Amino acid sequence: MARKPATPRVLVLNGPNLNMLGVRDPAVYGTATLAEIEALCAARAATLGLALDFRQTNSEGTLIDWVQAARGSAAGIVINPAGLSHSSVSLLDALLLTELPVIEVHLSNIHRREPFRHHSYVSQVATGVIAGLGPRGYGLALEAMAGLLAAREKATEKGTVR
Ligand code: CA2
Repeated sequence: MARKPATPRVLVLNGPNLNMLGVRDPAVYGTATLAEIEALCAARAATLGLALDFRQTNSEGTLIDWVQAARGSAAGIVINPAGLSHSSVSLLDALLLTELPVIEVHLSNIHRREPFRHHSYVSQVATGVIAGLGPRGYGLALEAMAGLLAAREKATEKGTVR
């Protein structure tokens, strides 16, 4: 008899200063607060059959601790690393170590902004990158993650992935 797959748990991580969304700089980041983005993610995750764990921290070390702990407890990671995208080799290393699928999200189009935002270390480990679509990008990232996880599950059933 075919077994019912467990509900995959997806970690949505947000880096430094994203707790300030909706409070300042609406011209760049829009008016949605992080709590509103979390609610959007919760609704999208429910329709996609994903369990959501949504977090934000201003600390690089805490973010790395969460990424390390995801190994074995989460099926995939959606991450807006914020400013750490452009500076943190350590975050990239932690993401590489988890061996989990990663999708990177940015609210703004980092390629249309200052040159120092054009490069993201995290993109090196990400299966996909969504930038410039505002909070909608988080929903699209969850949709993409659900597709990746379903494809993995199918491949595992067929014995092509262990
Ligand atoms: O566009 C994005 O999502 C970013 O990851 C946001 C980061 C920025 O450093 C990246 O280059 C692109 C900034 C997060 C700080 O968020 C703020 C929120 C409100 C007011 C000021 C900053």
